[in-house]
Amino acid sequence: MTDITNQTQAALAAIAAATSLNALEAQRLDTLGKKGWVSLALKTLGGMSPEQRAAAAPAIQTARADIAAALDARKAALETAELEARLARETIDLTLPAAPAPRGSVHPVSQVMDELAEIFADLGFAVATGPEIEDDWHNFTALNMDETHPARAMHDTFYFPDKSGDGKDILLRTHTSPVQIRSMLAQGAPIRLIAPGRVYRSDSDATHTPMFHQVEGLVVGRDIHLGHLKWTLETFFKAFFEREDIVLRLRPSYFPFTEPSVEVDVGYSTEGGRRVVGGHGDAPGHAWMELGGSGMVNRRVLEFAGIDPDEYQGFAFGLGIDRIAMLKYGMNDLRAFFDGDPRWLQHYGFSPFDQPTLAAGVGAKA
Ligand code: FA5
Repeated sequence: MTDITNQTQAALAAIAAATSLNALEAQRLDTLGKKGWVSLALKTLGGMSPEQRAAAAPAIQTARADIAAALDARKAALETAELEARLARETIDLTLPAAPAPRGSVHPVSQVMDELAEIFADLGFAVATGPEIEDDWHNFTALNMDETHPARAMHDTFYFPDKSGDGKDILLRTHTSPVQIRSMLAQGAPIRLIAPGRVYRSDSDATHTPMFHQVEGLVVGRDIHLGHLKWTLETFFKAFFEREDIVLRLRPSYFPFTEPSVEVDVGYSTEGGRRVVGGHGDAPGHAWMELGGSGMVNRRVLEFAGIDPDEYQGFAFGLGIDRIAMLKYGMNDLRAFFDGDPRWLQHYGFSPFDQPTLAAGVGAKA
């Protein structure tokens, strides 16, 4: 009797002192578990005479009931305490930015487009846009490439199966040059604009992708000549690459929509497997890389666009944005630009807080 009372007191004290659900479970096993002393004591009742059983049973039953009640009460108290602690620990402040810190980054193409717009805005250029789904008149005909012109075949064009309502072929624009036509028709001369955007050609290797980006430049005025073109491109590239030793080579070329036409190459060297822009392409350890085409706007194009070629002249250029992004930021495979691999974006992407400004330098600091 006294034994059971003492044991019960000790068990109740241990239960009250249990500070975790695990410690409490250990107490339950010790007492009410299959091999716990209360269960074993209950078992002994079976072997007793009715009188002995009547004398011993109440104390054991009481011990079992008291211990069971104490276990339940302590369990409830511990669970409540744990819930409260968790609630206190897990408070969230909805005014804070989502955690972990925002991971999004600006794609190098978007970054370079912002940089282009910033530099050309400083030179007084507006930014124009045009549709990516074009008709063959704006993409070819008005750019002096008539139906039989070999240049139409030179561009590997994605055509749509249906024609437009007025019988024109519909295609994905192969260059940004149709924006020249649309802008001249809409606003006439004089004009000074850039038109960055996506273009499409059936083309794919490490330096060609079926979708890529160009920036078109167009300046039309009364006394515009090739010298203005060279100065503009040189000034742009010096600001863009943030160095003074940029050397451009204008190589005679042919585009139906410019006359004369010149291809623009920039001198670079290779340091540690990375192309670094700067220096004369013919200097030892240097080479030239083609960045785009340009020239004086062909008279025929001005006529198509409703501008009198005897009164106005203009220059135009078209640069591969992806190419200049690769040169500036050191990527060597163009296809990775469009894979959407988050590891590539984390490596080459830019902070959205890093806005290109001429004052702070247009180059991103990422
Ligand atoms: C043109 O697209 C002309 N419209 C450029 C132009 C504009 C000339 C105005 C004169 C006046 P071209 O096909 O060479 O030209 O392309 C221009 C630049 O786009 C190339 O120098 C290259 O940098 C880039 N480019 C061309 N094809 C691809 C491609 N598949 N992937 C990535 N970049 C390309």
